[in-house]
Amino acid sequence: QVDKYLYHMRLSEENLMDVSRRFRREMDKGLGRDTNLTASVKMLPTFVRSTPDGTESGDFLALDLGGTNFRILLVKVSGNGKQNVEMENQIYVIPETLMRGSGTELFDHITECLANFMEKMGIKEKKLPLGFTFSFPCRQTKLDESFLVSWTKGFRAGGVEGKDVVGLLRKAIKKRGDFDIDIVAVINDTVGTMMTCGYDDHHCEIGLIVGTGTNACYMEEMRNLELVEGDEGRMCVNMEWGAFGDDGSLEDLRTDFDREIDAGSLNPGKQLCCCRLPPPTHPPFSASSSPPPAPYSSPYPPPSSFPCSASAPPLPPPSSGSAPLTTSTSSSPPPLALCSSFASDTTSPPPSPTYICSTHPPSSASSPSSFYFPLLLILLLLLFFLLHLLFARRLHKMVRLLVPDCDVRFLRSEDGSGKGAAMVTAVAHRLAEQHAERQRVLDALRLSREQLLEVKRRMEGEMKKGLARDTHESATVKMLPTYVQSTPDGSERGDFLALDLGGTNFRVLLVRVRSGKRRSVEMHNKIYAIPQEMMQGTGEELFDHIVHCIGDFLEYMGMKGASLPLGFTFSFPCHQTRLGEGILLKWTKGFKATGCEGEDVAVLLKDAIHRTEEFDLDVVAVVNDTVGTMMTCGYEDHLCEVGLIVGTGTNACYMEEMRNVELVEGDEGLMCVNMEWGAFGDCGELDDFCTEFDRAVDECSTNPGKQRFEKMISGMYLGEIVRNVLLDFTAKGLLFRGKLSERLKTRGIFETKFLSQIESDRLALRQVRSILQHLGLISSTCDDSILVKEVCTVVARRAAQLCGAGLAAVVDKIRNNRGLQELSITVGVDGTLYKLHPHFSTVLKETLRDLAPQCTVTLVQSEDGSGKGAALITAVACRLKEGKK
Ligand code: 0WK
Ligand code: BGC
Repeated sequence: QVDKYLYHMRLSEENLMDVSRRFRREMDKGLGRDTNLTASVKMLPTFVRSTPDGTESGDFLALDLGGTNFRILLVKVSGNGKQNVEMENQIYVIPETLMRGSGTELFDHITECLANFMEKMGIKEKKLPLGFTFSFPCRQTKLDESFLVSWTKGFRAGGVEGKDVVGLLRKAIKKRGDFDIDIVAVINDTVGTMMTCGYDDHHCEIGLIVGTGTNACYMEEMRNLELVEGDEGRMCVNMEWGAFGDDGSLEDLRTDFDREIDAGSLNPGKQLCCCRLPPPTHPPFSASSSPPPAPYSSPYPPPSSFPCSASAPPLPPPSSGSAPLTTSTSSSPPPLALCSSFASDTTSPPPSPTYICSTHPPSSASSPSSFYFPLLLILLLLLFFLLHLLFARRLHKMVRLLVPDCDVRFLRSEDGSGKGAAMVTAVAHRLAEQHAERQRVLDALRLSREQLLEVKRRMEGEMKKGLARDTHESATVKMLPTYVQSTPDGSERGDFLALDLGGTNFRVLLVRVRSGKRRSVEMHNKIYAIPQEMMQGTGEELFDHIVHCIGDFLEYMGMKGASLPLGFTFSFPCHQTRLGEGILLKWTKGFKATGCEGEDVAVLLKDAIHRTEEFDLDVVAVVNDTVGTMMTCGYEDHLCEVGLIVGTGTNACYMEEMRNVELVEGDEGLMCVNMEWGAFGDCGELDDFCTEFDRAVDECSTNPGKQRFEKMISGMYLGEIVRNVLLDFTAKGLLFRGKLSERLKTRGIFETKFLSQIESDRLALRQVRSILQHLGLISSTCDDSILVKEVCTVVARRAAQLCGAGLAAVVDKIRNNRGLQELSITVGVDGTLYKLHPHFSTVLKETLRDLAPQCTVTLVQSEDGSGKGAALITAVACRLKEGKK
């Protein structure tokens, strides 16, 4: 007879698997932006994204409303890794009349209890941060704003559903006016429980409540949470799984008993998944009860969760004493700690074992004689404990059975979710403080429009000084004449050799120029390495190496012994008195070869060629890479009158009116000026924009005090600026939990290419992680990755803006030169940073539009490099020389 009754409550493994599949579908619906509204399991974002890292400290208040007891807690957290938490708490009654009265009365009562508690604790004068555990389904928009969706568990207070419960609490406190607190967070009890256990076990990523009600939460990947913007990191999701089945998806498994309990509940048809167990206040099998906990190991509960207890009379929830299901060996993933807070936590006496004597909870109902009652109590407690144990065992067994490849550990919360609420508040407090400190540091790297306009103004000033004969010497932006005065007219033709030295790669090129109808430029090139020891050895060795590469290239091209005109792209500041000469003023970009500064590099090259006696070349032109780039792009676009390099180094050139180039005789026409803007700031013009990180990078560079503008923009230095910011943040405990890795202390380890990768695609975070692992920061967290990305973004953005301010000064100079209201002009651009960084060009264009609104600037990326430009300049020079004959 009994079996007939219980038969429908027994579920097979297939049933349970099927329930789990149905459940997983509901979870996916809940996570989906378009399907959330119709999903029964609402998967509510909680805005809890971080877990305690042991640096939290301070006193925090916590309210815990919605379980068997309303509790107010004062939680003292001591940081600095000591991880000590002291708690004082007081339980207050929420009379049923208030549970079902008006919301105002309910919140007034809550604040009354709070005032009473703070009085007792002697903290009424303090404005402490507070975490509010409000264990009902809420739609949250941020950590401290949460709108009640619907009451459950017998609560029905009017005027609360649809309202922000933090607003209601703040209002009630304001109304009293005798104390003030800072409500930092409102959380669900499952979240509080996960946090409580997460404080001791960082693998704890799921919270489970099986008490008056039941629910679970877990840390979900942001990319799966469509209701919240952002793809990076994780956020805790309050599943509100109590409503599973409210759409009828459990109809085939529900029994008449379930339907009877539901029919008698305060919210028939709602929270059906909870209807398996009678609440303490109801006779067995009456409505609105909470189901036994669903054991699970993955974020997706296994099917057995609901009726698994059906095989025996309703069982109490698991005890945290349960041993971990399987000990995790290093090969298996770390055990997933699943915290279950069962209504009973050790701090307060276990709730009366409601199941058995639910008709009359022993504590309050009758006053049994002094002999029998304690015996009955012990028997009840024993039974209660046994039921706990049985429930826990069945739960764990189910988890093992249904998801055998997950290693799940159950952690029973001893301190209730109040501690968790305080932890969330402490973490939010820490994050807020850390965020403020990080933003304070990063703000120094953020430039306002006014500051950028000031950079532009100062650049214009230095440009004028560089052009003028009297002030040229003292100018930092040298505005070097290049003797490139004309552009190709299409009649150029012939084979030309070109060298391209000074960027990431040393290139030797053969450029075949055809004129007339077949007007075209054909190129062959080969890349050669310039070893560090050559860059910093003797000039003779360096130029012998260059000539060796030329010889190898000519052989490779089958042109051994050929004698061709050569264009030499030499991307360093050179003083020129004619096209075929280049007196090196100073090395930059890590080059330091001796015996070169002050020398004519064309001569150094010829000397080296003569030393080989293998071939001879006519060094016709020495050009800067900016000039070569302008010429390369100018071959296709005649509006191209500016060249820009943002690579290892940075620089720009443009066609200046001869009348303004006071270092060169003549006023007619134009001449290309190599600005060498990298040195802008070398006389302190940028000191008020330089940060401690810029100064650190400069001091450790091969040319301290030099190339200051370049060191805030170009690829050789951006990675180092980021590394120094990360070192500073780590030293302040704002990153990597303050743990510094030896590798991160290594200069040059954070390559600038990482900035481009980190900002490259949607999967940036995983890429950040792998880069951080490469840097020896194995245990970096999601938050760390997000922060590293933010630092990269800020540093790269500043570089692009500074570059934009410089370029705005150039194009406005040309516009003013020509007395134009509007100027349309093209800029030829090259350089690895500009080409590879996903946002650099966009920010540069934005800044340019903003700071030089009367100029329409087209930025054309050079595909052929400046070697082609050098060859074209050589071709023009040869044509002009021919023409003179
Ligand atoms: C490619 C040009 C070369 C220039 C380089 C700059 O052909 O002349 O020096 O770009 O970019 P980097 O290689 O330094 O990133
Ligand atoms: C050099 C310039 C060059 C720029 C880009 C700077 O360090 O001084 O001559 O144009 O780098 O390569």
